[in-house]
Amino acid sequence: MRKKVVLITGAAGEIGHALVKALARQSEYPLVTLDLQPLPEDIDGLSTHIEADLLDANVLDRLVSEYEFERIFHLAALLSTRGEFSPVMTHEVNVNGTMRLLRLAAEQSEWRRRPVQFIFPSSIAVYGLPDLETKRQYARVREWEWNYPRTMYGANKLYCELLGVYFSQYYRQLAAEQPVMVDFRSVRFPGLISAFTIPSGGTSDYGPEMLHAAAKGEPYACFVRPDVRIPFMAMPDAVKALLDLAAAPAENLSQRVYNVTSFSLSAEEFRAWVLKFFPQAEITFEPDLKRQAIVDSWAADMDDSAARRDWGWQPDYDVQRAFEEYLVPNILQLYQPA
Ligand code: AKB
Repeated sequence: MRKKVVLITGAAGEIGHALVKALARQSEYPLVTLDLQPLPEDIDGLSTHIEADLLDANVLDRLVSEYEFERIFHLAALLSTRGEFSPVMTHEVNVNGTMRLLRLAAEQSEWRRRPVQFIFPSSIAVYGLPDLETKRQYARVREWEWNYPRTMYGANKLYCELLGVYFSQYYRQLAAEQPVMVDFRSVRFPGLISAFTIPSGGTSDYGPEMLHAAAKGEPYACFVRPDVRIPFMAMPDAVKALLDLAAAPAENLSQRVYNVTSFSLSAEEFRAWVLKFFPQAEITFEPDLKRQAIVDSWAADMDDSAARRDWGWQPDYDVQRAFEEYLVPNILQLYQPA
């Protein structure tokens, strides 16, 4: 008899770290985590952790033989900056990894005659606005607008959204009598900011990097222009979005991919918020034209009205509350001398 569990891939990453903590408090089912890395100390022991590569077929065979997946949070991915240094490997991890898991979810859905729920974090990186004038005109993009990503990561996320829709509506549409489909649901995140972890490999990283450097008393040179604007979200809201979407009644969902966002800031405004709490911080601007061009192609804000309408999405943290109640108090504690 297979044991019913919730699977979290990429569990040692930034979102995984916060999600595992939250799920350990509230999940109906035990957690199984999968990552190439060991789990950080503070979440170690909250799950059965498998330190392995998602692309290793033996690993997935072992998972299938032992577990029945009620729900899968597929977080494992290589991000937008990292992806440009090794695009082929990034495609392998981001697309082939997702495809393998979707097939596994589809097989288990058929076998148990009940859909496996598949929760997939997508990203603002699926957008690609051609120039700053268009970015100004389409200030709050809707889900279907400007889906012309200019990074491997963005292209992978967009394609995997489509794969997810395919697996939840059309997979084996001509071959099987009454296929039971995967219940695929996805949120497109803006740049995320955690008080506990520093991102690596992304292009929205300048926001959280600025803040963590200030808290550590280190100088920081921001790699985009002061006027570059994108939306951000505090990590607890990212976890809330994943859990709320997972809990939403299927009949309320009019689409499978939803924008979610919280507050939009220019890099200069981000700096001003950091200086409000760390007035001594040394934050300068030294744009890296290539990374900046990627952020310029992302929308200044996202329209998340469909998520608000269909499943009651609302962030708990606006920018003020994010800094005052979540980021600053926790970061101060994190870097407090022992
Ligand atoms: C990245 O910068 O690649 C990510 C993202 C916006 O999805 N943080």
